[in-house]
Amino acid sequence: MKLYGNAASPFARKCRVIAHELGLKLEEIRTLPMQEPEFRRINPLGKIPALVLDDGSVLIDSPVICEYLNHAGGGNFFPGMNIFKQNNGRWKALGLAALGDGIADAAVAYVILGRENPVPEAARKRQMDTVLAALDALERVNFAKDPTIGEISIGCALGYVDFRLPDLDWKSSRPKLSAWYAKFCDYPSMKATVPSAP
Ligand SMILES: N[C@@H](CCC(=O)N[C@@H](CS)C(=O)NCC(=O)O)C(=O)O
Repeated sequence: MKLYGNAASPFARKCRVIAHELGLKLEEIRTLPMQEPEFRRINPLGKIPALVLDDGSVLIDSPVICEYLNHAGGGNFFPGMNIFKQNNGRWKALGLAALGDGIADAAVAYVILGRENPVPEAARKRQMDTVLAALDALERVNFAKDPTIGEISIGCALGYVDFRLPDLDWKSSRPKLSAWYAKFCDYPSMKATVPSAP
């Protein structure tokens, strides 16, 4: 399997964390989507990550790719349904995953808008407001002991915030979230995928 991504992308990192956890071998293809128009032949949306399976079929969008990798590796990061008990943790996991992806979306947009000239301040502020409101919401969350796709998505989003926005002091006013995140960063899969220049 080939994963098109790069070392800075929080979305590609989720896939790399799951592959690492499940011992799946990924051939990683470093991709800079904004500078590589030909990448649209693999993902017409022009976004990383994209996963190319051994039979040549392509999966796009990190939630889809993560669920595929979880399935392929026999993982338990996507809690299932149970006919006797409706909520087996699935909706909490998927809800948290959506929140994590939303933080990453807004943080990525904030960083990209900051490269424009002139910087569109109002649009950029809206992205930052999203990041901060979502971090406030996370301070009230009780995270699962055994990580799900929710915890992985949040961990990768926070990693991106720390990598690209090191001056944003989100930790001092959110002690519960920052303590959880510090522990989560100890997973070998998180250590092996710390973001770096793309
Ligand atoms: N919903 C997508 C978001 C992926 C995404 O936004 N990736 C960024 C890099 S971190 C990208 O490829 N941006 C290029 C572009 O938007 O043109 C996912 O979860 O895979």
